[in-house]
Amino acid sequence: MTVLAEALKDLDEKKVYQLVEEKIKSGTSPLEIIAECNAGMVGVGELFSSGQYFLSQLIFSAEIFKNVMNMLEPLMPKSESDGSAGKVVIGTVKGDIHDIGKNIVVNLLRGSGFEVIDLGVDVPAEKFVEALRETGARVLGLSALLNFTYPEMKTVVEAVTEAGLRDKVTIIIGGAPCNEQVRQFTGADYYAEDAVAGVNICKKVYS
Ligand code: B12
Repeated sequence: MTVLAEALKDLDEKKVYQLVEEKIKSGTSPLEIIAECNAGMVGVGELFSSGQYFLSQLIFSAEIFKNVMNMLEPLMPKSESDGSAGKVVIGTVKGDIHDIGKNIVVNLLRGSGFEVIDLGVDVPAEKFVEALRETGARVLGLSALLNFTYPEMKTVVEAVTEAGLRDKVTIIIGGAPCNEQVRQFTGADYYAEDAVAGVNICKKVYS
């Protein structure tokens, strides 16, 4: 684990900001900084599941991460595009309120010229279907961080199929529990290991 990841895992707020500041000054890419922080968050999660951290510490880690994202905001890729790269509907599925990772995906997509319809968190299947119908988006991104909410992604895929939209929409899933097995279970087209992989899939769909 890097020093920055370690500092985030330890919830050493000041040290995290100081290290991020130094990395920004030395020209480290924001995506690299995010990846290091991500590793720190996984560490926080492990301490939580082993009972060494409580919910308050989980919340605090999210606060620190959000502040880091604010520091990185001016460095994130910007695009003058009017959304002409394509439309993407995205949201965190019903029962799940984790949105830090999803928000990174949203920022990167917008920075790459996509029009993003961000439905937020705890989104029921019918909302996704409604947004796909209204916007004609050809990509749907689903985020889930909990083992017990990833089956909800399958429910969304089924709802898209029932609405007769399945052959028009590419579905990408993302978030900590996602892997090839989960993709197969849900019936989604792709799973993305990180935000950059997700953006690349969207580019492929609209190319
Ligand atoms: C911060 C955090 C919280 C915060 C969330 C704040 C917020 N606004 O998001 C709070 C405190 C609210 C929270 C609550 C809970 N949490 Co929580 N949380 C975390 C933690 C520590 C970090 C998550 C995070 O933000 N990571 C950083 C981001 C950048 O990473 P990411 O989300 O994975 O996203 C990246 C990729 O996955 C990808 N990606 C993500 N989504 C998508 C979508 C698409 C379309 C694409 C293309 C890509 C993509 O792109 C991102 C950037 O590369 C994780 C630990 C972990 N291992 O992830 C636990 C964790 C997810 N939480 C956990 C638990 C248990 C809970 C609670 C149930 C705790 C409780 N008892 O109440 C609640 C559930 C609330 C709910 N109903 O959703 C467990 C889940 C266990 C499991 N496997 O089911 C974890 C794994 C911790 C653990 N090890 O025990 N949590």
